[in-house]
Amino acid sequence: MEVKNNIILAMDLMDLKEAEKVCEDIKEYIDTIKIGYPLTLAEGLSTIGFFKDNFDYKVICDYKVADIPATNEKIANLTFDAGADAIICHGFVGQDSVNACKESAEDHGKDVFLLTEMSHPGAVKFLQKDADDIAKMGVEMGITNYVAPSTRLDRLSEIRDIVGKDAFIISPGVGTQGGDPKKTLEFSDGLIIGRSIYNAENPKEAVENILKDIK
Ligand code: OMP
Repeated sequence: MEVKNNIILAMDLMDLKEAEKVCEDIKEYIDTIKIGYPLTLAEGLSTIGFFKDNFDYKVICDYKVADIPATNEKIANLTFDAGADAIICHGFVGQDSVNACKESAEDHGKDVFLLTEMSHPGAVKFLQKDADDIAKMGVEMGITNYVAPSTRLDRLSEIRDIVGKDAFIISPGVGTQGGDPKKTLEFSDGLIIGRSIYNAENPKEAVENILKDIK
């Protein structure tokens, strides 16, 4: 997946009109959006089509799919049938569950992102211990897209080493969670950025400042 300017907008506003306003403001810089439960639960699965039709965005659905294989398959099929270009799934549930998302993505000609370690402080207690093995499982399964944190560059670097230079890594945690955009791009291919753009008084200026920093 190619991402313009290495920035993916994490759109977690819960009002589609407000989301549209932010997207209008920054559309010259962004071609990929990530939506998750906040916007989908507030406004429906049709938001995927809304962003595709109105902005021609690539849409990554961050549903952090983490269930048994049969349920993962249903979630992924619904997501891709609604027009998503990619889905994010959790790795800790194991190979069979991840494979259900991978197969659904392949059937639809779309992508799956495997979430390894998460960016928030609480991830250290449980998920971090298994993150390297989750990444290794992804490599064994032939998965080429990963989510790994910008908030812990040592861990991001380790995960890059495991998945290899040709894998595509996108990283949340830049800005509000404390991650540095330029340093993150030493190991990652794309920055997932939400609040520091959509909550900014001037979202366009916020994106331009990030671009100045990473160029
Ligand atoms: P901001 O912190 O507002 O920039 O948003 C970060 C976005 O990335 C949110 O949509 C989170 O749900 C998501 N995210 C994380 O923050 N940490 C992770 O480890 C994984 C994700 C994700 O899968 O996108």
